[in-house]
Amino acid sequence: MNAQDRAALTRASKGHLAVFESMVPQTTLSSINHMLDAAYAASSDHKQFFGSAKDVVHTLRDIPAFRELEKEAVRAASDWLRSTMNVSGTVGPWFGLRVGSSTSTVGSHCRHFDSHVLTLVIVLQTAKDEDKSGDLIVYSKPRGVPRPHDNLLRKSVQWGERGLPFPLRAARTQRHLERGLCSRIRGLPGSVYVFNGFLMQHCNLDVTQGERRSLVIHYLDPGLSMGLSAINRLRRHAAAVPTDAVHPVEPAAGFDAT
Ligand SMILES: O=C(O)CCC(=O)C(=O)O
Ligand SMILES: [Fe+2]
Repeated sequence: MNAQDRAALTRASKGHLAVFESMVPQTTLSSINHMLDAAYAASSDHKQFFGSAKDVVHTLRDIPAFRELEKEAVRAASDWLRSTMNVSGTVGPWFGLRVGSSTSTVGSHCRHFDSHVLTLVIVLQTAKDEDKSGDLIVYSKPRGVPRPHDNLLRKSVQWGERGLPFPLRAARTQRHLERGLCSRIRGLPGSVYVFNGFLMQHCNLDVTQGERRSLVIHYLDPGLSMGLSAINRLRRHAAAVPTDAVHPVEPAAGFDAT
């Protein structure tokens, strides 16, 4: 990995966004999406689709450049975690497939901080409408490391906000965009977006036509959410939104999880 990419990952570990374009070759993307189309159509609960996340991760890890990016991103984030919070955290990873489509607005405009200090978003497919294509919205000013109590409070408030009517959530994003508090990141299929979602607030736009697909991989949980993320994950399942199928899996290639 060159010095510029390494510097981008160090910046990302401190709460900024790093973008790595065209990491997944077109042919690989097509075969992933082909497999996912069939898995999605297999049943109405799309169980097979969400269960395919692991296969997608394995396919991505067959790409040498992706494997290296993942390994270096974990290294940079672990360095940040050790030096800033003085903990090593639980490595993970946890991952899942996300779908943004016009059939549901529940997952859009849901501002949040992740429980983990490293997030990789790999866009697999973009929606048809360029304006409303489920793109990532990222907030420019990262927060400082919160005290555990404040972190829990903030998480609960943000979970409450998810329950607000869609027009209110969408209007808030629009206001924040106009004030320059956040920006919209055009999601390109095959690109990888790396950030410290524990420091950098983010959400996704809604989708008006077609379907956006992404694979999300989280690493390094510093343990500040005290089980709240697990409860929220269950809540999401209870609400029949199977978009948060997050499984602990094997570590990144060449990275020791213990
Ligand atoms: O799919 C995306 O673009 C981001 C999803 C996300 O923020 C998350 O799963 O925590
Ligand atoms: Fe997130």
